[in-house]
Amino acid sequence: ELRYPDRLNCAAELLSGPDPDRPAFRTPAGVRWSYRELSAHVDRLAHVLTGDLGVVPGNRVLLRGPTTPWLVACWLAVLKAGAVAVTVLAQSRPHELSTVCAIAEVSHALCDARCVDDLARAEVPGLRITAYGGEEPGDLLRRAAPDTPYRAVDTAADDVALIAFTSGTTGRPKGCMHFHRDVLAVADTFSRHVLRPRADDVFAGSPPLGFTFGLGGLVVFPMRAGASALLLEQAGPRQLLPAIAAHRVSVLFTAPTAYRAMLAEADGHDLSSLRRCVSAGENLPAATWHAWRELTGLRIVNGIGATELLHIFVSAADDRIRPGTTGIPVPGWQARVQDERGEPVPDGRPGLLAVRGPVGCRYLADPRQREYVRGGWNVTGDTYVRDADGYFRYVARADDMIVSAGYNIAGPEVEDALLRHPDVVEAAVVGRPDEARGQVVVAYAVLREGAEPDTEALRAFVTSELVPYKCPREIVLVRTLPRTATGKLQRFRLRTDGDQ
Ligand code: 3SK
Repeated sequence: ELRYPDRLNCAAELLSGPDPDRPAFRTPAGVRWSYRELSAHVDRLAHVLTGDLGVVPGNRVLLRGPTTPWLVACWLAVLKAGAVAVTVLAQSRPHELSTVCAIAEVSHALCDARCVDDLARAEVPGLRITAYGGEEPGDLLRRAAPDTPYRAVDTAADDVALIAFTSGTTGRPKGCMHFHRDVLAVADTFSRHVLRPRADDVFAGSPPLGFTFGLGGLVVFPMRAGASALLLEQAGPRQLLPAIAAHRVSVLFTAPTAYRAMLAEADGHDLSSLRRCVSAGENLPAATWHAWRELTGLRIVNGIGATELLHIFVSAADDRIRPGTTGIPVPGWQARVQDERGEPVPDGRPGLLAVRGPVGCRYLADPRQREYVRGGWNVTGDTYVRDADGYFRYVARADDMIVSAGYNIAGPEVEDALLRHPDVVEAAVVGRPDEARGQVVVAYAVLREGAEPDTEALRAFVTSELVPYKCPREIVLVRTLPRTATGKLQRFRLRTDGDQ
């Protein structure tokens, strides 16, 4: 069981652990901060926040910008000052920003100067916006007091540190409150037991810091291990591949789509520095896992997490990894498969994934809390099967199950079949309303560059892979699939918009 002191400031804790002379954060543009330099910047920012800007403990401070060391320093300063960090994606639009600020009652914002206009346009009443300069601290630090250490506010372990927003794949955003102890708990469960990072590791990856997958993987986990992270503002496969070699990246965090894109472009890139590769955010098909193993010799650490629970709670390490499954409960977490009434279902049968552990879902003023937390279990909205060995296998999002002529069809299973075709790089499968059958299966596929657009051949391939009732009635070739800014497939847009 995890035990933390009653009084705990997670930012102070993360900053006080590592050797101050070890590298902390770096960028491809040449920024190199040691932990000592990071601490000095955080302390100066915390002085400005609580001095000039008038932030007091408990104030909610919006943080918005591309992935830079200054964004990390701002995040740590807000927490060290006892305020609450409200993290959003840099690409959030004015309407989204005003919604989030209203829900979280945000009073202050620290925003990268390069995207401050959108925030100003959001017209949030009373919001005090301060720009920082991206690569440089800009105005924010020019106001800073001399380099005197800042004494961290003596927060309680269960004071709110962070509000992270999730919209799922649709709907009004929900703010998830996380405590100071939660931030450490995700490092002390998934990272400590599954990832097992070392102080000489270099972390990098694609998820932005406004997504808790990125915040954990690129800030909290490296800091908790005294390791360093390479922060990339642009972190598509084209930037990641050369960056891995140039910075000897050893721990990679990204999503299945990016693994597939890297597989397609890996030729000529040196990936020999990698020792851990983590995938989450979407189901990882076995075909992608095997192809990555073939290329790098590494087993991808698959996992499922949720913004509601901050990070990953089902996964597996090393020899325990079984491709095609998500894994087993991370030490410190419990997981089971249950029915709509909350009764556990037998192994081998599909049901709803329910988990409990050191972090729980706490929506900010949202009646959907009672849908997510049922009988002490967090019900994630994913359909899973647990096998006789206790491994959890993803079936579909509960709301993505297709019911056609009385058959339950999991879209991801059909997507996996399509992805086994050498010409298919992305696939999404949805149910389309149909008078006779209730729904019919429709597949959207993105082909690799130069591939012959032959839907009949694709259909024949899928028919050779799946029983007929699961085979798509129609296969639509598209150039891209609709995704959220964090890379999650938006199947609902395919259901409503049809062709892209
Ligand atoms: O989507 C996920 O699987 C995830 C993983 C880690 C942290 C947060 C999320 C939403």
